[in-house]
Amino acid sequence: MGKNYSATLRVTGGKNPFGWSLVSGRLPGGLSFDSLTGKITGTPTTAGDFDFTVAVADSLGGSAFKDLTLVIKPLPHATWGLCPAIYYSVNDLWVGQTAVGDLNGDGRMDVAVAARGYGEGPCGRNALLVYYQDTFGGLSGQEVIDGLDICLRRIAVGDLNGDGKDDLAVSGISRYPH
Ligand SMILES: [Ca+2]
Ligand SMILES: [Ca+2]
Repeated sequence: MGKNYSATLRVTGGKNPFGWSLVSGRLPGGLSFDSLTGKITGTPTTAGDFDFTVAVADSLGGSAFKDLTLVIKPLPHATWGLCPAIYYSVNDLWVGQTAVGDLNGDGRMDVAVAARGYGEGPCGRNALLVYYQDTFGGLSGQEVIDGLDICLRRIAVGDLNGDGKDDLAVSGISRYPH
């Protein structure tokens, strides 16, 4: 299936010119039969066994039949699986939501993490941590976006302004009573 196929039926004996015909059965979808040349050509689109009978007649009125079978094999299935998990430590932070996107525009997906307990103090602070994916598939180059005066709730990544680069959206609740 999916590959170009070409075969020419041949006859021994008889007298030119020959005329070919498909007298019963059917060709695999995507293939066609040329009654002048005896050529079967095309790209099969359906897998299966296809039985058909061709006839050939020569210029003296002689004829012959032949039963043929074309076996079209299905395309190989793509193989997939789950890779082993990769673990990254973010120290002792209480990690909230994560979001994935190419945040520095280098073509590699990065990970943003909403974290609590960052920095000094009994409870630390809310911070956004961004880990950039390196050329080896690892995460490095942590960037800390600190000083957020909100309790982080949700983060999301998307191209918000349509410039082709991912942006980071953050929502949360004010830390201070009004
Ligand atoms: Ca990136
Ligand atoms: Ca953008």
